[in-house]
Amino acid sequence: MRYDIITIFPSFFDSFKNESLLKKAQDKKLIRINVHNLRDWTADKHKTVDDKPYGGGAGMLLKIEPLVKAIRAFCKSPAHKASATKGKKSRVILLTPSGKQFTQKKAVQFAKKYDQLIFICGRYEGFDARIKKYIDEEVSLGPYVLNGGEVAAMAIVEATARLLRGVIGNVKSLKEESYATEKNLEYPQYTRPEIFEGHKVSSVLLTGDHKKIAEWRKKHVKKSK
Ligand code: 6GU
Repeated sequence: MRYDIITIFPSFFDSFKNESLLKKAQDKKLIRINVHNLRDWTADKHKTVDDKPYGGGAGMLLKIEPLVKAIRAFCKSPAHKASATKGKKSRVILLTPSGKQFTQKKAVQFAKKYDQLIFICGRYEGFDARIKKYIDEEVSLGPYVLNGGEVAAMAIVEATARLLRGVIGNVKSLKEESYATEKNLEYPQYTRPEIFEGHKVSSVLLTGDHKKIAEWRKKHVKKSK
């Protein structure tokens, strides 16, 4: 999977890209995360990315030209071109609080269907609405307002990358986990010490009796909402 992120705050992504699992996945060439500064696609000396809304009103909007130039610069099969490449393809995603809420189901869909995800990180004041003609879908992280789409982009990269083959070392844990999430089958787990500030781990879990442990876990499943 190749990720392309268009943002006016590229340095937000520095540690996100360069730590832990995502770093390893890039080293293994399972994923690529390219972060692009929207200002690189401006034409004026001040590298202007925003402007006042026609008709007046508070706040500034992201201008259309740099956004479209950026999309066209690295989208392998742009939505606004007649012919997309065969097989897996690119998806251009606008991150905005008014988009459709991102879910685990959506993460699975993105991971399976596409080999390039392009994220446009909106700013909270907004963007020129004509951008909608150049994207495939609008996605929101949840029912609250953030200053921009950057945190949403990170969440979607992380949620999708870990579903790709080879990214998570322990495939079994991924299978168990997604099954558990889908079927609402998450049970509480504990590690050492056996007693912490008077709170004890259930003795069943210490028996080594796998049948009993499975029964205990089934009984203690916490239904997610
Ligand atoms: Cl994608 N952007 C902003 N600005 N706020 C959000 C969001 C996105 N998702 C939830 N809130």
